[in-house]
Amino acid sequence: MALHRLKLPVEERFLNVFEDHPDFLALNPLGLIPTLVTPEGMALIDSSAILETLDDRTGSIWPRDLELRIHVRNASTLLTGMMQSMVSFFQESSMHEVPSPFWMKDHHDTIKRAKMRALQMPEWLLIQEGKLTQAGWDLAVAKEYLEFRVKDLAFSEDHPTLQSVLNIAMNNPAFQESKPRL
Ligand SMILES: N[C@@H](CCC(=O)N[C@@H](CS)C(=O)NCC(=O)O)C(=O)O
Repeated sequence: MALHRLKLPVEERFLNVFEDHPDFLALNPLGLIPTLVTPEGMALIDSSAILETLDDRTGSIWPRDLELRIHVRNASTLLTGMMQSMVSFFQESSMHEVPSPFWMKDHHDTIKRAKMRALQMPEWLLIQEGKLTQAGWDLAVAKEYLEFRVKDLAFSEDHPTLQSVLNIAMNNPAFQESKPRL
């Protein structure tokens, strides 16, 4: 999504991470997506490594103002961590023969706490000069992903800050196209 937002050309390949793909595992031994191969042939193996590299190259991921950058990056860490717990919750509840009630509750509680914190985020953290910050994009994506994976915790849309974030995100084709679907 960040590459699309920055209008950087990218060739996308989709694969099922739960199948065996030796070429992909040679690029990323962690076997995780997203993985970005740069024009120089380097594989960036984590979304945060991708964002940092894009910011190093273009300066357009994190705010230039240092104080704001610290806050936005921390908010982004909370939201991406929340999405990581959604992945863990989904894996525990749907991919084990006998799901562990302990881990399901643990991930569910983490998501609930992170969601409450996300709903307290001030608008300036998420929107700057009419555009979404990286944390704003993360919140919009987290909202969609929560609805997709952990329906009982889905955000309600009547939260004014979340509503403003979604209105901006919805106008971006990259966001529309990246919506999770089966
Ligand atoms: N910290 C990584 C996490 C990526 C991640 O968990 N990706 C999931 C899909 S959303 C995955 O590839 N899972 C495959 C697996 O667990 O084997 C990032 O942000 O890039």
